[in-house]
Amino acid sequence: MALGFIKKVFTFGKDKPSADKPAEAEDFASLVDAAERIDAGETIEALPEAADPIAAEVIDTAGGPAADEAEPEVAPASAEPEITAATVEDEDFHPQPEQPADVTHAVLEPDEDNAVTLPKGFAATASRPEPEPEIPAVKLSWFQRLRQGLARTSSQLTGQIAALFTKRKLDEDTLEELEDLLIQADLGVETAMRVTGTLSSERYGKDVTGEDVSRIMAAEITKVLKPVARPLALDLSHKPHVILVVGVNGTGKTTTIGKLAAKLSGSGLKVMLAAGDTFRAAAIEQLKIWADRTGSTFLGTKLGADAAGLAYDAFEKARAEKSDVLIIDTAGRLQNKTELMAELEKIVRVLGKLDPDAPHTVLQTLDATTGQNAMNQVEIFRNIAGVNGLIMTKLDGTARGGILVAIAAKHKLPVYFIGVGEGVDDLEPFEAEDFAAAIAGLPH
Ligand SMILES: Nc1nc2c(ncn2[C@@H]2O[C@H](COP(=O)(O)OP(=O)(O)OP(=O)(O)O)[C@@H](O)[C@H]2O)c(=O)[nH]1
Ligand SMILES: [Mg+2]
Repeated sequence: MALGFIKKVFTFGKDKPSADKPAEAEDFASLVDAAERIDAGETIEALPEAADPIAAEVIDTAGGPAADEAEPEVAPASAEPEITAATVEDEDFHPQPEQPADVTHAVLEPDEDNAVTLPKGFAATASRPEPEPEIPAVKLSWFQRLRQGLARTSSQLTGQIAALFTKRKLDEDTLEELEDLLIQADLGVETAMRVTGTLSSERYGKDVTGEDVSRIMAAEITKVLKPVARPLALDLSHKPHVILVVGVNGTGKTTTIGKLAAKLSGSGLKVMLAAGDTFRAAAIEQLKIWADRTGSTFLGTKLGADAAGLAYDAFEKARAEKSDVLIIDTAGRLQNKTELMAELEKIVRVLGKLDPDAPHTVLQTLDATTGQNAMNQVEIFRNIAGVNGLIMTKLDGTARGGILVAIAAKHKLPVYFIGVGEGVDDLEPFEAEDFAAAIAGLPH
C-alpha cells in the first residue's frame, strides 16, 4: 500500500526514472526500499529525502539571473492551486492561479497619470504615447457649409478658368471658351454673356489672370441674384398668412416647413402645420414630429384622403384659432405627374374660396444637387400652383448651385432661404454676395 502510494507521488507529471537521470533513480530505489520495509512491518526513523524534480528543472532552464542576485522565487504558472476542503465547500470557488506575492514592477514613466504596471517578464522600451488631445467638435458656419457644398462647382470652374487664362491675352477665342465653361456650370447663357461682356470691356487685349475672372464673375452673379434675394414677406393681417409648399419629392419640403415653423414660432407667432401629403403615411408622421418639435399646432388626415379637403379644413381651423401662419405640406409624387398637378391645382382653388388671395405664398423647394432639371421643375410648378418664391435646399451637400443663377435670371422669382443641412437651424436667408462668392471660390 505504502509502496503503491510512493510510486504514484513520485511519477506524477514526470517521466519514469531512467538511466539518464541517475540521481532520481537512486532516490526512487531508496524510497522503494523504505516502503518495502514498512510493508514488512519494520519501523523506520525517516524516509530518505527525494530530490525536488520541479525545482531542479527551474534551475536548469530558467536562464535568468544568477542565484546570488536573490531573485524572489515565483511559483510556476502551471502550478495547480491547493484545493482544501474549505475551498471545495465554497459554492463560489473557481480555482485561479494565485498572483505571485512579490513581483518586480516595471512602471512606465514619466508622468503619474500615464503610469502602468507591467507584469514580470515585460520591460517598457518607450513610454506610452500621450493620448491625443480631444478636439471639441466645431460646427461649421453656414457659409462654410455653403462653400463646401459649392466646392465642386467652384473648384472645377476656377481650375478651368485658371488653366484658360495662363499666359494668354484676352481675345475672342478665350472669351468664347470662358462662355462655354460658365454655361457648363449651369449658370445660364445670360449670366455667362454678362461675365464675358464685362471682362471684354475691361480687359480686352490685356493680360488676364484667373482671379480677375473670378472677381468679375462674382460681381456679375451678385447683380443677377441681388433682386431675387428677398425676405419672405408675411401679411399678418390675414390671420392666417397661408404658405403652400410644393416641389418634387425629396427636394426638402417637409424639412423646410419644420425649419420655417421653428423660426416663426420662435419669434412668438402662432403657427399651424397641415399635412397635405396624404399619399404617404410616413409624410404625415414626419410633419407631426416637426409640429411637436416647434410648438406648432398640427392638422392631419387619414392616408389617401383628399388633400384639398384637408387644406380647406386647416384654413378654417387656423382662422378659428387665430393662427398667424398656416403652412401646408403637399405630396411630391403621386401615381403620376398628371394626378399630382391636378391635386395641387385643386388645393390652390379650394383655398381661394376662403380667401381670394390665398395661398398668400406658394413656396417651391429645389434640391441643389439636381442641376439643370431644377429649371424644368420651376417652369412646371409655377404654371400649375402659381409658385411665387423659392428655397434652395441641400446646398451643404455636393451642390450644383449654378442653376439658381440661371433660374433667377429667367424667372426672377424671389429666393427667400437656402437649406444648408438637415437640422432645425440649417435654414439661412438667401444672400446674393455670399452665394456669388461661394460659386466663384472667393472669400466671404
Ligand atoms: N443635407 C441636407 N439635407 C436636407 C436639406 N433639406 C432636406 N434635407 C433632407 O432631404 C431629405 C428629403 O427631405 P424631405 O423634407 O422629406 O423632402 P420632401 O420634399 O418633403 O419629400 P417628399 O415628402 O418625398 O415629397 C431628408 O432626408 C432631409 O433630411 C438640406 O438643406 N441639407
Ligand atoms: Mg415631404
